[in-house]
Amino acid sequence: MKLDDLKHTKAKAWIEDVIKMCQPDDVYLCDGSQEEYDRLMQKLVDAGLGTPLKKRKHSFLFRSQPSDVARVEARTFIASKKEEDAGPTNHWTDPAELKKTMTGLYTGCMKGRTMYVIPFSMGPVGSDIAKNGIEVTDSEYVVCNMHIMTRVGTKVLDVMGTDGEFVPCLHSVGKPLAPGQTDEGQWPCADMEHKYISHFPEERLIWSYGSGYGGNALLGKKCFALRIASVLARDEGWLSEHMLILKITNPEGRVKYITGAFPSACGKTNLAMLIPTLPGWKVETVGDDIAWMKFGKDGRLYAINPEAGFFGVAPGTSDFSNKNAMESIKENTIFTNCGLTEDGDIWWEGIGYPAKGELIDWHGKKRPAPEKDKSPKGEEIAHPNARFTAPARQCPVIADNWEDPQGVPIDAFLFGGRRPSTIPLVHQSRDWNHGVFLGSIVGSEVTAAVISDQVGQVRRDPFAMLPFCGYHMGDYFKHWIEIGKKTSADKLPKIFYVNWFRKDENDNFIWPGYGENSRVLAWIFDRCDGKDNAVDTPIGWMPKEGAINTDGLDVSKEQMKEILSVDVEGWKKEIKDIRENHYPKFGKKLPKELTEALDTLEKRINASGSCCCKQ
Ligand code: OXD
Ligand code: MN
Repeated sequence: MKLDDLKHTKAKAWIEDVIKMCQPDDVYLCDGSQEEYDRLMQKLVDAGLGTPLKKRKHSFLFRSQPSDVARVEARTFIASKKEEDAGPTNHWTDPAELKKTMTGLYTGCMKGRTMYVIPFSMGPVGSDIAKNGIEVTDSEYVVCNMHIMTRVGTKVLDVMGTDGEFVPCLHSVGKPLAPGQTDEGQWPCADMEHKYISHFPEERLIWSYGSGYGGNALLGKKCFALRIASVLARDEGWLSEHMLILKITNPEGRVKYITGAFPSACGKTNLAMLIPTLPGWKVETVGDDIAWMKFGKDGRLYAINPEAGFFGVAPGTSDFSNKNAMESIKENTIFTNCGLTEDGDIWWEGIGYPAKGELIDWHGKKRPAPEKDKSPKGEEIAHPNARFTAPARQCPVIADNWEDPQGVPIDAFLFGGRRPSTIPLVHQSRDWNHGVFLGSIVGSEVTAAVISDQVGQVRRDPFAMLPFCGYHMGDYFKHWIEIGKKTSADKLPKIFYVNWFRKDENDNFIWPGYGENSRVLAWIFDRCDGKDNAVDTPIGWMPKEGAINTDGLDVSKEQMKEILSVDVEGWKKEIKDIRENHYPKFGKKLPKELTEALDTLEKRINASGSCCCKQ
């Protein structure tokens, strides 16, 4: 397709301005076809950037630069007009200054390269909940990944018509080529101090420069579907959340839909694709990372997965931890920063089997295969943030209605994080505002493996949105409170807080997790069905004794008591930390409903004395 085929006046004008600034050698309008994907992938292979995998049909391995391996939060900016609109949890920068700096970097940055114009839809094309974007990029790798992660092409332009809304997303790897110069097999990107992942919320505009990796470059994902969409959702009265969406069917064949927000590295993709150990129950996947939810005419919240693929963390993914993910990546998959085996397959730490012979690690170096299925820290074969990009339709348990343009009606929200102590296996909020309170206090305990000077501390990540909320987090809390007023309480999803990560005194996990989490999901399902399976406690509703099915489970009665009781002393510390360290960050913007929920919790905890509320 040619740029002249573009009928959208504003989009055309924007693209022409970008061409003037970035000065590419060529411009190409993407149609989203298989032929286009294959042609661009071949270009990447010919340039020595991608390696076809002999063992996986139509799959390729890429290795990035060591300086370009993950989202760069320190270089991610919310450039709202007023600093206070970005809030205390974002990096704010003045939009005019940022544009000046970035215009300097963008000027001539695509010399020697082709500029690709990618029309894409977040969500099923034409769905009332979906939104359109146009990403302009100088990276073929980005085009191929966008083909998998979003719906790309002509059909999107048809929906946009001549004046439909779209979010302009500008991306450059920041590495112009001199005449005759090529990438010579080196992943193109700019130095760290020249990387900018910038959001202009008032203009609904994204400018990204200098990185080719994941969320920094695939702008439909975190930049659009969370940071910009969270602003749209606030203004338009809906929810854009860092949540998986799953469909659960009970043995009687009744269906419910559950979404869940968990900070990165808490097993969201695993939960979205869980294989239940409870007989007769079925879990299917609608989405593994992002949910957009709007009220339907019946007053219920309906969710779509705005993405079309999975951009999952590879290390740790195995037939044991996530068999359905392993099945999803058998073909048509892009792997980034994984190890390469002699026979032409990928390998990573935690894949569930040792590798044989020699491997090529993510730096491109030949290495003897580690004896075990793991490597010492810093010496990994696969980078700890190595990824697979796979089409969602390849997931064996993708729900048949995952692309329903209406979305799926949500029955429950889950919040969770890694909390070795205090937070029980599951508890339910008393009402909507109490549920918003639970979302606002989400956090994960930092372990020695992560940042040594924060060990044992809880790093708060409200709603698992800390790096992804495009405006002031206090206003975001307020938005959640307002959503609760838009419909009757019985139509709102019920809100639960789960914690799969409680540990005993020997630092061992008490709860087995993975497929066994279906036992907790079953309790939540029944709870949404109005079953009398809960008791009121100082922290909210918790399972009645025996209400969680433990048949065949290797967890003792005492251990179940331990993870299903209210740890009064632990909660007192929790309340103190929220009151002294967490909530003050939001200043005047903290909704009074949340302080009230904290006060109520404190009163109830104090009234329970030192009793452990063990059932
Ligand atoms: C992700 C993340 O990559 O949350 O999905 O970091
Ligand atoms: Mn995520």
